[in-house]
Formats: sequence, structure tokens, C-alpha cells
Amino acid sequence: MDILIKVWGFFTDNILTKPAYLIGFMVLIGYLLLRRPIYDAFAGFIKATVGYMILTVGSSGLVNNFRPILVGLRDRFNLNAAVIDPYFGQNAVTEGLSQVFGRTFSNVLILLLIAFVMNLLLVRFKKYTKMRAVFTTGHVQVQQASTAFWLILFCFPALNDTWILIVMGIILGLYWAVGSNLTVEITQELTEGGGFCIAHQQMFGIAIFSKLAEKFKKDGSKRLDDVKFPGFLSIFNENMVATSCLMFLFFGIILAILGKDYLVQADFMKSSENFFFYIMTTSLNFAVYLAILQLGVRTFVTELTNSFQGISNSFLPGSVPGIDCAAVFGFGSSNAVTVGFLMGALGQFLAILTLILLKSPTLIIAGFVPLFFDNAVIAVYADNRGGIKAAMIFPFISGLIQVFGSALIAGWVGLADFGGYLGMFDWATIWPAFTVIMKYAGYVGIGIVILILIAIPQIQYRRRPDTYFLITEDWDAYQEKMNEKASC
Ligand code: ASC
Repeated sequence: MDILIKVWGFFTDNILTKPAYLIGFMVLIGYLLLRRPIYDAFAGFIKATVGYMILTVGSSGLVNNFRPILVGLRDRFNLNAAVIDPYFGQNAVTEGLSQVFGRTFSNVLILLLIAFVMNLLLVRFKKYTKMRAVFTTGHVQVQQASTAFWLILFCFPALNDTWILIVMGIILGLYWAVGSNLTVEITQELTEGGGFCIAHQQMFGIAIFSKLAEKFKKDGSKRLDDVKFPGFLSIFNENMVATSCLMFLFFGIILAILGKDYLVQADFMKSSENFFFYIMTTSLNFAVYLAILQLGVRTFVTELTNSFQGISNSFLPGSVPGIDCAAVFGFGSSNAVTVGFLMGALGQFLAILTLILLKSPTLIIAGFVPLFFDNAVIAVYADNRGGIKAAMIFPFISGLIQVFGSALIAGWVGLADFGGYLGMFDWATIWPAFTVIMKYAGYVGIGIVILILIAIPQIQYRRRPDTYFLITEDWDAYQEKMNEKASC
């Protein structure tokens, strides 16, 4: 038993929670199962792992470059506010657990095992469960596990560790399987049969907004990439130029508010540096990291898609891998990412201002991860389904919801006192709703949450039973069928 626990610990520490290796090994095994030569499988492993690592360089570059600036606003104005950001959220849980509940979160690896196996089983029995996706984004799973642990303890403080693990294993495993499954159709559409879906923190969000975006389609609304600026404005047709200029404005304003003195004192810049060029470098870094991120996506996505056939044919027929949301930044309109970020920021800042004016007991500081990754992804999907208006309105609404939803839940469950909350879209909407149900309906509430989750893919399936599995099993056949339907 001891050795099993050790092996499992090694696997979770080095592979399951490290998406680059998890994806790399999935590619390796996938190619071997497809009976491709070993050297091909090895090359696939390298490309997938390196590609994912490149993606991580891009996304952590963005996070590290911009998070301090936003958090700086809190220090600069002495606000006693919770930062909405997955990393701050995780810290808050770690700090608060022993103080509030007298517990530690030592069982996170076991929890991941239970929830991951639950996810695999649900997909293995997809004939009954109608769930088609496996959640592979390990760092996100750890962040979600800590916040879910807190929320469930808040609802059931007397529950012992074993029961908490079981309840959470079931609910989280279901959330991963059901949430990623919700993004299958829209992602296949966006990536033209890319063979993956999203396993992240706004899966319900993109599904809901994509559905709502369809309403905008009827207007004949153009997509962002269809807009072509004339004359001198045509320089903005190029994504890198548009992104850099917009970010210069955005960060220029924030950095000017923070002021050079503060930035020097907080060690963000040296006093010998020129303020204008500091702003310029910070803003242009946005375009740099975005380009890196997109290169990473291009490097690993094809490998993953081709090789996953091996895994799905052998073990999980008709399933797709759920991966990091940044994977869609290489698809759809290139400017959607920037537009989503800026509209989300507008929504969040407006919501924060409202909290301050209303003297809310819980104040929120915008965190970069929800601001950028949630809203950019929502814009990419909304633009693809509904065009420009949808790509602007939905990230804006999401920005409002992220702040108001997080303020309510983080204040209520006590996480705000420890300085942070996860704050991503699903964790400002769906999870607060689950928490209310469980807090007020007790153990019956757990049953209700489980039933809701189980029912969602069933409803999806009943809407289009003829193409529901075809879309992941055979994209070409699916398209043919859709064309046939359209011409009828
Ligand atoms: C998250 C998180 C990150 C980013 C990254 C986006 O939720 O913790 O580091 O989003 O996964 O690519």
C-alpha cells in the first residue's frame, strides 16, 4: 500500500499536476497505441511538451508582467480588498484553513485522484452519462480543489476529512466532466474539428455566452477579423500593432495613476529608468507574450489532436481532451483576445467603482488572470458565434459578474478576510450557486447539486441525439450531416 501511495504521489507531483508532461505523455501513449514508430511517438512527446511549455512561458509571462501592476492599485490606495485571482485565491485558502476551520489541506493529491478517476469513469460510460471530455489542466485542478474544499467546509464544517474527500471528489469530478463537455460543440466549431475542448475556469461561462451570442448572428453582425480599417488606420488591421497600441493606452493610464514614485518604491522600476519607456516596454510585452503563447498552441495542438485518437480508440471511445483555455487564442479572430480583455476590464472597473461608492463591506481588486483569460476566451467564442457586438458586450457583462459574484461569495464564506478569491467566471457564478444550495439544503443540497450536474449533458444530448457523439467521433461526417440538414 505504501509503495502504491508513493507511486501515486510521484505521478501526481510530476505529471498529473504538470499539464506539459500530462499532455506530452498522452501524446506518446496515443501514438504508440496508433502503432506509429517509436521515434515518431518520441518526437510527438517532445513537440507536445515543448509546445505546452512555450504556452506556459507566454501565459505566465502575461501573468507576472501585469499582476503586480493591478495589485499595486490596492497598495497605492491602501484598500483593504480581496484580489480576484486563482493564485491569490489559493493562498487565501491555505492561510485561512487552520485559522477558521482548524484544518490543513493535506489531502489534495488524493482528492485529485478521486476526482480524476471519477472524470475518466464518467467518460468511459458515456453511453449513459453523455460526457465526452477529460479534464487535463492540472494546475487549475489544484486551484479549484482548494477553493472547493473551503466552500464545502463552509457548508458542512462538521464533516470529517474522509467524507469531505468523497463529496468533493464526486462534485469536482462531475464539474470537470460536465463543464468541459459543455464546450465540445463550440470548440469544434471554432477550431474546425480541432479535436479538443476547454478544461479551465469559465467553461459554463463560454457555453452560456456562446448560446446568447447566437441571438446577435441574425443582425448579420460582422466578426472582428472582417473589419478592415481604411487609410492610416489600416495599421491596426495587424493584430500586433492593434494590441500594442491598445495596451499602451490601457497600462499607460494605470501606470500613470500609480505614478513613478510608487513604482520605484515598490521595486517595479529603477529610479534611473525613463517613465515613458517603462510604460512602453510593459505594454509591448503584452504583444510579445501573446505571440509566444500562440506559437506554443500551434506547436502542441496538432500533435495532441492526432495522437489522442489512439487513446480514444483504445480506452475512451469518442472522447476529447479538455485543455487550457489559452489554446483557443490561436483560433478565431485574432483581435478578439485584446477586445475581450479590454471590455472585461471596463466591466470589472465599473463594478469595483460601484462597490466603493456603495461602501460594500467587501472590496475587490481586479486580478490579471480572470481579467485576461476569462474575458479574452469569452470574446473569442462570442465573436465566432455572434460577431463584434457579442465580442464586446459579453466580456463586459462577464467583468461585472466576476466582481459582483466574487464580492458576494468571498465576503459570505470568509475568504475575503484572507486577501483573495479564485474569481474566475464559473467561480463567481456556478460555484456560489452550488454553495447556496448546499448551505441551505444541507445534505439534500449535495444531492441536488449532483443531480443538476448529471442532468446537463443529458439535456444537451436530447437536443441533438443524431450528431451529439458524431461531432467528436468523426468531424467530417458530422459536417456532412449538418450540411445535409441545412439544405433540407
Ligand atoms: C489560470 C491559471 C493560470 C492561467 C493559465 C492560462 O486559471 O491559474 O496560470 O489561467 O492557465 O493559460
